[in-house]
Amino acid sequence: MITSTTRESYTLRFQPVLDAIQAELDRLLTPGHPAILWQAMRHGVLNGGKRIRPVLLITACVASGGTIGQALPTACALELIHCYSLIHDDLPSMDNDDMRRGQPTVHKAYSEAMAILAGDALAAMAFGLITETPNVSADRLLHVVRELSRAASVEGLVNGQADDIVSANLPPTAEALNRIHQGKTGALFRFACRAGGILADRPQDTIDLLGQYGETLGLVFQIVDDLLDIRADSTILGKTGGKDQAQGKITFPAVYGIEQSEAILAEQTRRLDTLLNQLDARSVDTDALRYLVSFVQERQS
Ligand code: GRG
Repeated sequence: MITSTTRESYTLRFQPVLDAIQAELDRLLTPGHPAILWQAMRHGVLNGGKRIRPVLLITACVASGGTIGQALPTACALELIHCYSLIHDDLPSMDNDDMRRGQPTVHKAYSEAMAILAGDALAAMAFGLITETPNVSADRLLHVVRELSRAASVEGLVNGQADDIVSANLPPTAEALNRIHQGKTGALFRFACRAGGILADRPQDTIDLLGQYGETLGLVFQIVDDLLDIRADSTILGKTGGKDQAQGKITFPAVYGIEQSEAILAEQTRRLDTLLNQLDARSVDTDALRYLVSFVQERQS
């Protein structure tokens, strides 16, 4: 059974993990020279955010019998990649947004050049960080690096973003919607869960099931995101609401309408339950993974 939750209870439940992520990100971004570059990087990373991807990665690793220490470097690497993608997504040549996480976007607070460079630096930094993981063999770390490289590039994030741009204002189709969401959201969620299993040294079938759970959770996350863009107040969202429609974006409501989008959301939530039952049967402790389903489904920002 999937239980109900809120942002407050998420923070409370994952407080030690959230604190460990924040402390590690803060340490990694200890200011250097030139100061403006480091300030821009810190602004883009330490300015709030739910940290759902690193929390998911650490949760998947611990649920699979690994430790927070084994998961933390890759979890922070994943958040660095996510933050770089948000900084670049907000640029005038992309989504052209002024607000992110309730604050001015990095190019607004600093400059467009510094926002581009901050994103570049964060993305490159991420891969080195994984190599500093304690108590995980080099071959498993190579596996994680290989999977992150794919998920963040042309088999995932960058692909999804490019597809989103070229598909804007074209007739919204289910195929384009799936491709874009799998790239922009699914790939990093899938990676988070697979990496948790790899770092905990789980067999391939469990890693694959964790990946399916992650990808499906990413889909649920994205349907909720598309619905929130229509419904939620910009102040609650922390970014400009209603932009998808204004920019002719391919979203779940644009393809299916609101009612059908909600039906797909319910169907995918049932699929998550089935996947979690299969993970239970492989001795994965799914309690926190189930909790994250409720959080993603019920979030308001
Ligand atoms: C620039 C390569 C490149 C990619 C950009 C992240 C992204 C791809 C676009 C942002 C727009 C969008 C709707 C992306 C889908 C993923 C998503 C909902 C991102 C926001 O993630 P949250 O809600 O953000 O986890 P926080 O602020 O909580 O970290």
